Amino acid sequence: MKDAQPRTIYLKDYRAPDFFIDTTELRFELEEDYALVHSKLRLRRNIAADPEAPLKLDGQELELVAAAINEKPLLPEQYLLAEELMTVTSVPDEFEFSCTTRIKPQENTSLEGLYKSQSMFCTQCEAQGFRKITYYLDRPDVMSVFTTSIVADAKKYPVLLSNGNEIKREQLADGRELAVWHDPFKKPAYLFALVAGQLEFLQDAFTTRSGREISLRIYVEAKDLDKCAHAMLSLKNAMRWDEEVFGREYDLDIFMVVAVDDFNMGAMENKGLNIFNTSCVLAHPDTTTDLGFQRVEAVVAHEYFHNWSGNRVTCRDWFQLSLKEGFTVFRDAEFSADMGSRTVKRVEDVALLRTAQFAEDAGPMAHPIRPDNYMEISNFYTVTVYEKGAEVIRMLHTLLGAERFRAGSDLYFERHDGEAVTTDDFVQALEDASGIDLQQFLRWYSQAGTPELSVRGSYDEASRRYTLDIKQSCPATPGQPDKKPFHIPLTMSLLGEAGSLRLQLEGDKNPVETADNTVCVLDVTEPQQRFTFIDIPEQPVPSLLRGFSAPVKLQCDYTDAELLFLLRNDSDGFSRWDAGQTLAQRHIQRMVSDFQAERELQLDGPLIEAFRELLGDRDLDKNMVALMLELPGEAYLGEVIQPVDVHAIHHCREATRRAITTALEAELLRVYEENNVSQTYAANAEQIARRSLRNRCLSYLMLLGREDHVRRSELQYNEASNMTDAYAALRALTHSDAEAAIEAKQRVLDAFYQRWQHESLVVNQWLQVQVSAPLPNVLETVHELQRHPAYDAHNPNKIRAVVGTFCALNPTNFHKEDGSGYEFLADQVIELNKKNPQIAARLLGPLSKWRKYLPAAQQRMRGALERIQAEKNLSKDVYEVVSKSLK
Ligand code: B3K
Ligand code: ZN
Repeated sequence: MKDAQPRTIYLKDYRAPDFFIDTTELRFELEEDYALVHSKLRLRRNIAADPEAPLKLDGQELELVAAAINEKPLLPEQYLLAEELMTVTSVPDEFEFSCTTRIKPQENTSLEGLYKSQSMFCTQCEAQGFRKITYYLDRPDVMSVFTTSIVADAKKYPVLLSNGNEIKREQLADGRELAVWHDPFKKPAYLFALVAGQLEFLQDAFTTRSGREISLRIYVEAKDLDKCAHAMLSLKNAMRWDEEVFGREYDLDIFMVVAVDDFNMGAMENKGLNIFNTSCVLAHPDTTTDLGFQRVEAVVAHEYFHNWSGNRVTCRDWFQLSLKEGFTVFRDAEFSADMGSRTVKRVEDVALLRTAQFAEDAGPMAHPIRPDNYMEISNFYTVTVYEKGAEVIRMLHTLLGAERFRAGSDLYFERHDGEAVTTDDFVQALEDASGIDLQQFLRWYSQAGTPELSVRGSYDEASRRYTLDIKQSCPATPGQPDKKPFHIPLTMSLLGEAGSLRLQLEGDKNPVETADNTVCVLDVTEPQQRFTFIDIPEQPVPSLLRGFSAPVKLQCDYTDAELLFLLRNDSDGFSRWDAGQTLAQRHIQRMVSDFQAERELQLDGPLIEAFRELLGDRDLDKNMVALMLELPGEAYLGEVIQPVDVHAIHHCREATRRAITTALEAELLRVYEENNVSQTYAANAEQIARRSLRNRCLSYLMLLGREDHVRRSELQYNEASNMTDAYAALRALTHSDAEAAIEAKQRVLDAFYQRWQHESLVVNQWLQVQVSAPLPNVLETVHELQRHPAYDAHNPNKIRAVVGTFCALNPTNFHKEDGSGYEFLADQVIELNKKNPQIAARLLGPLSKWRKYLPAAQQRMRGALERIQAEKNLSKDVYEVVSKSLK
């Protein structure tokens, strides 16, 4: 541990900056072992701030070569250099500050600031990477107009890019070249970007609805040029969609995307120059699965949408991160829903939220979507800020309705264009435009934890009244022992024998949503509340939280028969899926109790019958069938069956899957055969649906461990015309524990590597499939793979594919009783702590939630965390997660 504990930063301490920076001129000289950065800033004192305030500039790991004010070099007594700050003691109200720093991009393994990815230079400045480039007011409420000059060897770095438009290109002496870029929109430093390298590009154009022609370019290495078409199409679709749905048009003349191999996350929305992890931009049917195609579409759209929600209107401070992230995730989810299947997208998003985000809300790092303190902001790019943040926006959309929501977002963009604002400003704009009171709703921004709703329905035949009694509560989270009630929109229907019933609330308190009055949104605002529906002709089954209208845990005392009824009849696709999940979850839960008590395991007849019906359903979207045939995941089951007995959950879930397969083999086989897609590959909803259903069937069939199914899988692998089918077959074989699969497994694994060893992203799939196998002793495979030439201990994608996947997606191996999985993760975190603190801290997730496991596991996990804590020189990133986990 560091001697000094990192400082905690609080939202309540926010102060406006002492200075503004009107213009920023940068000149980069890129050399082979260092880079020089010359910066010239026009500063102006904030008249609202202290008139005597010194100039304090952020800077980290910089070598200061020279500094001047109004061109007069600073004397040693005029400034102070500390580890992360330069203080210039006395400065006028308006002046020019210039400085030169020397930095070492080649040695920058944190992948923050300016660094090298393979042979190219690139940057990542969000959240606080710009201070690793030069001294600056590195905070989002300081917005400046940037002009950037780049000088580099023209042979090695023919492509020189920065934000905005290129205004000058010049050949210099000794084979160097100069490019000058100017971005007319003022922006915070976190949106600054620079790229220099040997790149090719795919070019296209988009005409905005006001008739401006935008040139679009995707820059990649030459070998990847054939993998850019999908990203380009996605980009154009996103640009059109944002005009139509949000009224937002692109503003510069050029929009560029650059793909890099070494990147800490998915992508970054730098103004006019998005930088992407190759994994989120490259797609080709031969090398990319359907899931990969969908991810590219979503991430391209997400980063593009940030141009308004994030760039034109940005965050005042990093506590407001969800202002741009939650809103932009909501926007990209709506876009994906419109491009593909809305219900499928919703189910996938909710499944992620309920596993990862609910777990975060219940763990030691729980925080509101607008956190009120942090040690290291990089630790707060979380499923809570992003995905729960998006759910909060979705609830606002539900409460206002589409039209008023749009009026609100229009007002927000218009009112705050060019400003750095807060989540309160956002909600205020929605309130002003809609006239709807959102004051209580604001608690979603400040209170952490997953609210629990318990609902009891009762029908009185004599008075034809149906009452819902609703209670809400929210468990304590770190620093927040007591919660005030939330404003929860509960979308619901009442289902009768022949369909949805007309709804009329007593006293007509709530708006009824649809034209035929069968769906309504209840405003749940009190700890306890009763809603009474009148004129209800029969005992209904309530369909609650339709579309997952709020990120809450719903408790309702449904009988299994009622769940089956909802599964068959609900008109809301999400609710049908959810009913099936609840049914399966209850079944596995009962089984786990039996297993722990060493009772005989009972296999559930009704569940199997429901699955049989699903396999026979020809009306339902096939992708929905595929999703409904999947049992709740082990991670999700671990959220509802606590303390978590990883091995019992795994055993019982697998036993259920095998029972389903044994009972339904013929149906699975039929659906498998029927859904072979013979057309040329397209990543469209229809084909994706068929492939996902077919491959779901294959994974079930392989559980029988029989030779014919092994042959079927190998045949599918050999004949596959796309990566989706090839990978599904590879996975079915490598995850099989059957004797009959041993040889085929090795054949396909070897063939796969032989064929794809030069495609780094495909190799990641190969690594992933092996380390996620639910088989004995996979940690040994992990060690072997880390020594394999395909592994690169500096590349975040490789680390995620092996270490991340093993620890997060292989529960039985990670939680092996001897604690070897925990010790392995601790070793990895300790090693990465110095090299790449962001990735190190992120990997820690699975260990940090140690308190929910059985006592023996808890003790070992805690031991591993303590070993990390005892390390010297922990980064802020790792220190924060470890210390909060052990608190
Ligand atoms: N805004 C970036 C995330 C930056 C993460 C910095 N640690 C990508 C995105 O959400 O669009
Ligand atoms: Zn984002």
